[in-house]
Amino acid sequence: MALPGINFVLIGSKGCGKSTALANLCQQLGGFPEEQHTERRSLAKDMGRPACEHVWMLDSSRDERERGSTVDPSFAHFSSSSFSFTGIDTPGDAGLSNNMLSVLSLADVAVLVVSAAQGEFEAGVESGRTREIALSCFAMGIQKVAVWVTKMDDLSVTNAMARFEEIKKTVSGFLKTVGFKQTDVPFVPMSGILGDNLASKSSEMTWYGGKPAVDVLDGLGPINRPAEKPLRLPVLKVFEHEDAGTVIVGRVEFGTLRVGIKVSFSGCFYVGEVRSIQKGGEAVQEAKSGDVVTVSLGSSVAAENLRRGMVASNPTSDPAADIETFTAKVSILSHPGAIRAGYCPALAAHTAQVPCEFEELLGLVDRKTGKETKNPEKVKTGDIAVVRMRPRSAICIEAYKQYGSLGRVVIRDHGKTVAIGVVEDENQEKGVSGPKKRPIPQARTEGGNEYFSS
Ligand SMILES: Nc1nc2c(ncn2[C@@H]2O[C@H](COP(=O)(O)OP(=O)(O)OP(=O)(O)O)[C@@H](O)[C@H]2O)c(=O)[nH]1
Ligand SMILES: [Mg+2]
Repeated sequence: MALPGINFVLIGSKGCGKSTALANLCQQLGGFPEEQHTERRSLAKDMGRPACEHVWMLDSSRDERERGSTVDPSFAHFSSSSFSFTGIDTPGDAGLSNNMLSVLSLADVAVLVVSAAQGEFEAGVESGRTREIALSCFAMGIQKVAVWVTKMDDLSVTNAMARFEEIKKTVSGFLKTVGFKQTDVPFVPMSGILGDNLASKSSEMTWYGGKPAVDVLDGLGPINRPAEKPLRLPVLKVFEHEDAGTVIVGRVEFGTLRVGIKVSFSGCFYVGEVRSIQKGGEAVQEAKSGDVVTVSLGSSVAAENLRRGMVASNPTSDPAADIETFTAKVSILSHPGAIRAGYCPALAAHTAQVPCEFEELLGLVDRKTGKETKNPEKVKTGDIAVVRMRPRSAICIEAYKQYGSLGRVVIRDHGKTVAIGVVEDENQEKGVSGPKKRPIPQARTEGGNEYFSS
């Protein structure tokens, strides 16, 4: 019987060791095809970079190899005895305004990676970026987190318990301020490069009484999947594949996707037919809530008619549609001045991002009593407001009560998170608005262990 799945996203500042740790863990658990690893190992050796044999399993494009840094998110699939994991590696320097929030929407849980190396940990925390990403994880609905303290083998650390404890103290405090209510966030001291404390306990850190990384991941499950609902699959990526035709990548948020069924897309008239589904690199007949999938639609719909942010659904059972306006309850986290009606920042929900106007301030909620004052003139940092929002471009969002993850929004302005919120109700367009010309995401042409491997 198939193991239940857990999708985890690795977050952390640039160069902290995310890709190395994930690739080595996946390798130790037999998640990579042996011939692919052999090929990357000899490539790393030929290029005089033998230490890169693991990381290049994930940083697989030439650009990534040359930069020594992740550019495109990639997936690593492996299993423990209890769960089947999809690890999502992210670029440490990606602006959140790029597709980072979309990628976070694929994850059930987050793994915050910090480097124990002297100076690297301090720089990551001081830049505020790590906090910003952790906050976005929380805003996108991620409730459970684990921390990997890597590079314990570094000469400035030499596997010292004191350094680990110091980092643990700082990071625990910081996660609480972000909003994570989880008690006992697990911390694992490790070396991604040497493989210590990944798939099994290392003898290098005998002072560590906890579990290795894989057992800690097991401890974050099982994930409560929503009961059977109509299909919702927000599109993360679209591309044209030589053999498979139009291919979409995304996560089934609700419902069931099956080979042979028809799917419609919010905001356009096109209906596609599911020709094949890949999950964790393997062909499957069906995918359910929580599964990250690569779906071939053959020639049933052209790739140029689809785009990231559209939501695939069943054309006859509660099809997903774009909305005109919606009411959201938003918590204003950080804004330099006052927010008034007419304010138009960027809004991110699932895999979509659009400009969105605060059309009308409907209420100001008292944090202590929960009482609402009607029609405030302005709202500011620290306030909870009820707002009627009007997206300026097509977007499909759902009420939070009905479709949880599709009803969470993150509001950003000038590269900063201004507010997070939940959708209370949405006002749908009367019918769909017909095919629209929109920019098409570029297909990845090199590397790409993740998006399509047939
Ligand atoms: N000593 C030591 N070095 C490590 C370890 N893990 C990674 N490194 C080194 O740290 C550098 C960055 O590692 P990556 O795994 O690419 O880091 P990343 O977090 O994926 O970086 P970005 O993709 O740029 O965000 C590389 O030079 C690695 O060889 C470790 O456990 N110990
Ligand atoms: Mg990386």
